[in-house]
Amino acid sequence: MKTTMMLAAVAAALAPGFSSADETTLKLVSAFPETATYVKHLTPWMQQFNAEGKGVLQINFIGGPKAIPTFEVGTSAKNGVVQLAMTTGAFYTNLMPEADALKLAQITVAEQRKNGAFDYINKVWSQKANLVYLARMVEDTPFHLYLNKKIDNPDLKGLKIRVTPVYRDFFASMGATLMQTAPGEVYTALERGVVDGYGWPIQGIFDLHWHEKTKYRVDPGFYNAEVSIIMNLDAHKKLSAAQRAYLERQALALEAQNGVWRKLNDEDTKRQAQVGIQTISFDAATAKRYHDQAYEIGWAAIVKASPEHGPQLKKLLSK
Ligand code: 173
Repeated sequence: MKTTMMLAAVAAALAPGFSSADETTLKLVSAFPETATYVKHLTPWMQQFNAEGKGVLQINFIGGPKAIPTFEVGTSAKNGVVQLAMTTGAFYTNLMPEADALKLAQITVAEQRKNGAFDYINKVWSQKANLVYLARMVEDTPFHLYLNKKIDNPDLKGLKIRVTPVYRDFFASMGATLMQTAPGEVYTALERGVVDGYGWPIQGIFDLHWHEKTKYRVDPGFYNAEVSIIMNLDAHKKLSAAQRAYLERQALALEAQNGVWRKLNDEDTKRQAQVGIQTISFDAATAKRYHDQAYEIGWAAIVKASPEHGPQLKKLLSK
């Protein structure tokens, strides 16, 4: 495969009339605030990308939601206002409901590349949203429900919870009142007491100081937080074979770093306890029901919204 791509690159470079591709610069926006660990994780990768990509391909990081609001990043990538975006499916369900299925993956992205899931995702992403799904850069990271009011059971009646599409149907099934916000608005919502809790992965609540306004974390976690790099399809098609090969190599290098999340998650779990965030746990049977219900409801929502691709995504992404 690699050899074929290299040969293709050489062939393209030697082809008559081929103007040896000039260096191309791709604009990248983050749907997460710039203080998020995801951005910190991506920064050294972008530096290396630019150092090794001189004369080939460069990334110009234009910033976070101040540049483009979180829930508009998908549209900007689709329309080519930016060529690259670091985001999560829940932030671009306006383009296609299938985007939110990536949180339900129970196999690694390396396995997704082997079993056809990655190709299938790319087929759907290109057809429905003019996007290339380039690399998944977060794995092994469950979501949790964080609360400021104590619960004894998975019953959220009377509680107002901040959500994104990730958590919407699951928290609604437990009776919660929902309020959708971008990550950048969670602190203010907590500070003003507008919400009694929020959904977020196990890692990252310190990045935006939410720990100052958080009393409890509900265990167990559920799903598999997905943060990925997506690309405008037209911009991808415009790249030379050599540029595409370079991009692919760097995408794989980014995924090769995914082992770091277990460590970061452990660190944040400990730190949450240190700052006094208490854990709410259920008995074993209730915990299992909570976890199973999350997946049942999650997949039911995807399959309902996309009878065409939901069942196949479920088959390819489940264990
Ligand atoms: O904003 C969110 O809670 C959300 O949907 C999400 C998705 C992936 C990683 C972190 C947050």
